[in-house]
Amino acid sequence: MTELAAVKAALKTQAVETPSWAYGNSGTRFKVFAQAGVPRDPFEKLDDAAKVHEFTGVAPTVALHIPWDRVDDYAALAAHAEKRGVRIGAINSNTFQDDAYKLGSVCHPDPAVRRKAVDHLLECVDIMDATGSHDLKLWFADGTNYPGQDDVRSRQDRLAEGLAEVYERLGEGQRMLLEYKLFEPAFYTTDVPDWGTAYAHCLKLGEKAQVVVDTGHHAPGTNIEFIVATLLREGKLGGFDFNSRFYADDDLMVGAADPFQLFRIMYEVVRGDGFTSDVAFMLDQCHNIEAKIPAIIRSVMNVQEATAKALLVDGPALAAAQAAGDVLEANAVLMDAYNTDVRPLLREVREEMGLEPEPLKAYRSCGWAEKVVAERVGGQQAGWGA
Ligand code: AOS
Ligand code: ZN
Ligand code: ZN
Repeated sequence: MTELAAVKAALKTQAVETPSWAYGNSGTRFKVFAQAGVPRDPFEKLDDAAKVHEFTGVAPTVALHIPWDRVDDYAALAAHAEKRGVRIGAINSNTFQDDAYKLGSVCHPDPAVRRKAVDHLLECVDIMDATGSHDLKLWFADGTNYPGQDDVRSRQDRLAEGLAEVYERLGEGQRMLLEYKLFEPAFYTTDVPDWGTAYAHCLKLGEKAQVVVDTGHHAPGTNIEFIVATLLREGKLGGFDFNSRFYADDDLMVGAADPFQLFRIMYEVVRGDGFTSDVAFMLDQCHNIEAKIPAIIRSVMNVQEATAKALLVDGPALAAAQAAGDVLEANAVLMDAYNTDVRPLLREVREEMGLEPEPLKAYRSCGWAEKVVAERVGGQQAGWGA
């Protein structure tokens, strides 16, 4: 295979998971702007996700969030997905939207609240069984607002205990993906604030526990690609929650704020054989003011473009420059790849996959947006603030 053929082959097998909540109405704590034609239930979210896959060819799975996507029959939901040409991806738990969780969920000082939270996580594993999902994605809003509010060490013990119970329940081929977040909604301590804490818990739990890197969950200036490289070296990178941030957890479209950072991350993925391992490339975004399906298509394309550039890095030339201590040349090799216009290459890749070369154009002329605006009245809110 020529080098370019190998790059194209890798791009064709790429899989970006889209989140069900990105298809629903969302906003900030100030205002949720309703859009016409948004899905009214999880089945319709899958219909929209199927459109993203139809036009990009690389978005075959959809992450669910429980309870936002609660249905009576999960097998029927999975069958519906399959009928539309997609599959159910990670099951995202919710241990933050119940009054009981004011002081935390799995880290709460009251064992009854911890029981409720762990029971919810176990229910999520049942849903994985019913839908064929492989991944349980855990993000905990747990933390404290004031020094002395609770014992930080005891909270870690409670977290470990809760995680261990859920870990034991995982079946063959199922994983637990633990996400960290620097701050918010708690502001003094967060119980899983960084990759080190997530890594330490995952290491103790075992092979089925891995870390999720949400690109919006770090302090400004954090070198995220270094974290990615480290977790990949340790076999502990479970996946990404991709999005863009200008300030904090903005959840804007991936690749919009800092496409160079996305390229650097994808380069470390390529370098660490992340494509051949089990890394889940998920989006975790909300589209508050822009049209949702086109924004998700754009996001998938942004990931593809960063990936294509990362795949185009001339490895031998880079290694030679690095070995020679040629700082400028090494940097130039990397920048050459980043500065390549990969859009023609991606158009070719899509044509070879039997797709339209311009996904956004193709979507806009397919009539789906007009159809759902006419048919769907009273679209569902994504979940936050519901
Ligand atoms: C929260 O800040 C995290 O990014 C979560 O991954 C996610 O947004 C939420 O759990 C949606 O399911
Ligand atoms: Zn996330
Ligand atoms: Zn987040």
